[in-house]
Amino acid sequence: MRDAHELLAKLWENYSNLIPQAKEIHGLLEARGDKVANDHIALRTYNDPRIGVESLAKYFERFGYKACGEYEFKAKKLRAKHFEHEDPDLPLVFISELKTEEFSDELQSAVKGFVDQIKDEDYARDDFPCIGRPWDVSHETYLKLADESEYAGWMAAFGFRANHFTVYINALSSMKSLEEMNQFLKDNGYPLNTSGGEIKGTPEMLLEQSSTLADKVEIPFTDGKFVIPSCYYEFARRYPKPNGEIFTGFVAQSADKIFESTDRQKA
Ligand code: OOG
Ligand code: NI
Repeated sequence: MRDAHELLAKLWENYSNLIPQAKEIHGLLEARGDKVANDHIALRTYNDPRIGVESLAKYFERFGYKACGEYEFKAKKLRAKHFEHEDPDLPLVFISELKTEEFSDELQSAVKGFVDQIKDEDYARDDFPCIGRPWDVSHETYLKLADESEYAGWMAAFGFRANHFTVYINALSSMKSLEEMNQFLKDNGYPLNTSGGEIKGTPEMLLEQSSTLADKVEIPFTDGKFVIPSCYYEFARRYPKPNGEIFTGFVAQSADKIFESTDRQKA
C-alpha cells in the first residue's frame, strides 16, 4: 500500500459493500451533480494496548496522519482522538476506544479472548483498519456485551472497519444546510438518528452533524446468522473560527449522541 489515499479507498470499499445506504445516498447526491467529499471517518476499538487507539492510529500515522484533539465520554466509558492529514483531500480520522476496565469481569475476559485470536499476520497488514472481525464470537456473547454497552457489542460483531463515512456539507453544490440534507434523506426513506435532536451542535459550536440509523445486515456468528445494526452515514457542516479558519475538531456532546446511531432500537 502506497499512501493514505489507498487506505481510505479500501476503507470506503469495505464500508460501502457492507451497507447499501452508503452507495445509494452517495449515488443520489451524484445524480444531483454533487461531488461528494468526506469530512471524516470513524473507527472503534477496545483499549487493550494491542489494538487501542494509539495502536490503530499507527496504520494512519505511517501515511502522514497526526494526532490532534482528544475526547472523553464518561457515561459511555469511551475515549477518543482525532487525526488530521496535511493533504486537504483526505478526511479527518476519529478513533475511539472502550475503557474495558470499567465493565464486568465477563466483558473484560470476552474482549481479551477476542484480541488473543488476532494473528501476527493480521497486524502486519497495511489494511488492518478494515480487516473486519478477526475473531470468532457467538450471537449470545454479542447480546450480553451489547446489554452492558452497545459499543462493546458492535465492536465484537464488526471489528475493524470504518463505522461511518461523513459527507462534508460545505463542499456540496446542490444544498447548503443540514436541514435540507435531513429533509432529502427522509424524503428518500432513510430514517435519522434523533437522539439529542436531528441536528447535533450549532453554528456557535462550529460544527453541526446529523446521521442515519445504521443499516441492519445479516452477520454470521458461531451460533448462526443474525440481523443486527451495522454502519451508518453521517453529514457534517463546519463553521469558521474567529480567525477565519474552518474548525476541524469534534464536539464531545454531539459525538456522544452520534455513537447511538448503531444502537439496537428499543421499538
Ligand atoms: C463515532 C461517533 C462520533 C462524530 O462525528 O462525532 C462521531 C462512532 O460512532 O464510532 O463520529
Ligand atoms: Ni462522525
